[in-house]
Amino acid sequence: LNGRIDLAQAESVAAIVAARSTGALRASVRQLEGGLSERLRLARRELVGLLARIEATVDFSDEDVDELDWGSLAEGLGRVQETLLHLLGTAFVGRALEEGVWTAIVGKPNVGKSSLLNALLMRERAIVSEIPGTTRDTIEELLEIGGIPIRLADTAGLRVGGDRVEQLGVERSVRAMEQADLVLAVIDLSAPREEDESELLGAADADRWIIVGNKSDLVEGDTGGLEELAARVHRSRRSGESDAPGPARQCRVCTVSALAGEGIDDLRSHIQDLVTGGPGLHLEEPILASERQRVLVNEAVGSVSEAMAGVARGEGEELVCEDIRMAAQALGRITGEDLTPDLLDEIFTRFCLGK
Ligand SMILES: Nc1nc2c(ncn2[C@@H]2O[C@H](COP(=O)(O)OP(=O)(O)OP(=O)(O)O)[C@@H](O)[C@H]2O)c(=O)[nH]1
Ligand SMILES: [Mg+2]
Repeated sequence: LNGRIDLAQAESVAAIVAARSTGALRASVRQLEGGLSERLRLARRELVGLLARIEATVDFSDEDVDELDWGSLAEGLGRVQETLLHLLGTAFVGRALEEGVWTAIVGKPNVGKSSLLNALLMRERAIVSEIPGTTRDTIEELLEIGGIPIRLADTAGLRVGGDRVEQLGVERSVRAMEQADLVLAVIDLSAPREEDESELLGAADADRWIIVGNKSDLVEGDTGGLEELAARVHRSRRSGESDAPGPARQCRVCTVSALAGEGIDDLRSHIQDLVTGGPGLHLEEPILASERQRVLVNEAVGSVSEAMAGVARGEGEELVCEDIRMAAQALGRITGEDLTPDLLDEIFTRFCLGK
């Protein structure tokens, strides 16, 4: 664009400065190169083209212009929608890169939560001791897994009783657990399974929990019914009411020894899988990196849906046009382009009117 950068690219400059991880940095550099802008411009151009086609049949219906082909209009809208929904699918990763993934390590006292934090950080950050109730306040650290910034919080062990300070710590743990994007629920494999553990896992959500069986070095392969425990966590809370059965999805399970550092790499890949939704981050692909972009693409998706519904219902051209125009405007605002000039261009060059 006249050798200048557009708004989305300008935004990426700020993101490069603020990048919290190599992944965020790579994604921002890609955006500066214009990958996202290009994709948005293509989608917007397609919308403007559709708009031009409709408007031509409306405005110049007395002249020699073909009848509007509603079928191909619906097809075009469908294509744009697919592109936009694909972009919207990157919103979670974009947010994770921008803000980090809030991750809480929870579990009963003495199961090795602080040891796990240290093992993941590869340094002795939190105090570890054989005395239950060692961690009383939440400790937060930033680490990076597969290019994604992870904000890891070690919490006070969950138990009733204890003194007032410990109870305040427990309250924070519960809050951290509820608000976290990701929960690492730690269980001591060498201790007998207990009732309050099932209670903890009763709150589990297979979409964002990983059950971590720790102290594997003490049990030599005997996972003490861990899989059985996990199998009971079927529910996916995001996808419906907490009482509804939801799709049967087993919670991820991982056995580690925080002390010996065994299984930690495995846990890392579980975390990466869960955050990126499986196949890993494709940071070479354009992603929606800022909240502004996510909101505007979401708006565009809404307007395109409206337009598609309008076409399906056989609504008038005017209403469909209005929805398409709104979608194009939302996309234009991401890159900072204005709608009117090239809309007119489209109409006059494609239909050779007004000569
Ligand atoms: N054998 C063995 N011991 C471990 C392992 N992980 C932790 N421990 C020991 O378990 C005890 C408790 O570890 P912490 O990491 O302090 O446990 P915590 O869950 O943070 O405990 P609180 O802060 O009291 O809730 C310590 O004595 C650790 O050395 C492990 O993988 N294997
Ligand atoms: Mg601790």
